[in-house]
Amino acid sequence: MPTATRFNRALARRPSATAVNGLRAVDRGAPDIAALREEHAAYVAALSAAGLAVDVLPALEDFPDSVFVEDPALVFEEGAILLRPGAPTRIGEAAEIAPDLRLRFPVVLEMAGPGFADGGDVLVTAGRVYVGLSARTSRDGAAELSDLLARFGRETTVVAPPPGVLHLKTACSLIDEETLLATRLLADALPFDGLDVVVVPEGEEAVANALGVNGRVLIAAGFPRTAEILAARGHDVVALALDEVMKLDAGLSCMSLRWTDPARG
Ligand code: CIR
Repeated sequence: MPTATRFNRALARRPSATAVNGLRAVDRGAPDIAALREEHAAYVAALSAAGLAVDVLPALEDFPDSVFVEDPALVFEEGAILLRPGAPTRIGEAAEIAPDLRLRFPVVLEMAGPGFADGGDVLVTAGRVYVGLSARTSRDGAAELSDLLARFGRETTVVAPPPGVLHLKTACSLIDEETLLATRLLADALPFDGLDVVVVPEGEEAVANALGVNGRVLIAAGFPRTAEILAARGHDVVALALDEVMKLDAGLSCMSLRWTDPARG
C-alpha cells in the first residue's frame, strides 16, 4: 500500500508581493510580505529538516495565491494531476506549474473540465483519496478527478463537508498513516473509515490544517492545547509561526506538493 506521510521531495513556490491581494473569506488585514516570506522560508527549512529535498519555484506576481501550490495539482509517486482550481483568480496556476511537473514526473494527467477541483479539497490516505465538495470543488470536477485518480490505481470517496469551510483540509489533515487531526464539526459530519480521529479542542479549529511528514507533525504555532494532545500521543510536534499565512485562510499542507521519488532513494 502506498504511503501518505512519507516523502523525499517537495515543490514549493516563493510568495509573491501580490499576496497582499490573496483571497480571504474574512479580511483580517493583508499579510506583511516580508513576514510572509520569513514564514515560508521557515516552512521550507522544516520540510528540509524532515528529510525532503525542496525545490522552491519563483514567485508568480500575476497570481496572488500562487504560494499555495497544493491547490493547482496533485502529485504521487506514479505521476501528477493538473487540477482546475475553482477560484477565477487561481485557475491559471495550473498552466503555470505544468512545466515544472512535466520535468519531474513521468506521467502528468490533466483535468479537462468543465468541473473544478482544488488540491486543498483532496485528502490522500494510504488506501483511499477523499475529495471534498466545496465552493472550489464542484460535483462534476470531483467526478472527473475520481476517474483520473483511478488511472493511478487510487480509489476515491467524494464527501460533502459541512458548509463554511474553505477546503476539506482546512478542517482536517493526516498526521500519520492512521491518524486524522480534525475539527469537531468535521469529525462528526464525515466517516473516515479505518482512521483514528484526533479532535482539536474548541477554540483551536484553525490548527486542523497540519502536516504529517516523515514521522513529524508540523502545526501552526499558538495552539498549545493541540500541541499538548499530540505530544501526549507520542507525536514529534514542530510548531511553525504562520500568522501571515493564516490571514490568507491557509495552513501547513497548502504550501507544498510532496511525493516519494524512487530515484532519490
Ligand atoms: C485561497 O483562498 O485560495 C487562498 N487564499 C488559500 C488557499 C489555501 N489552500 C489550501 O487550503 N490548500
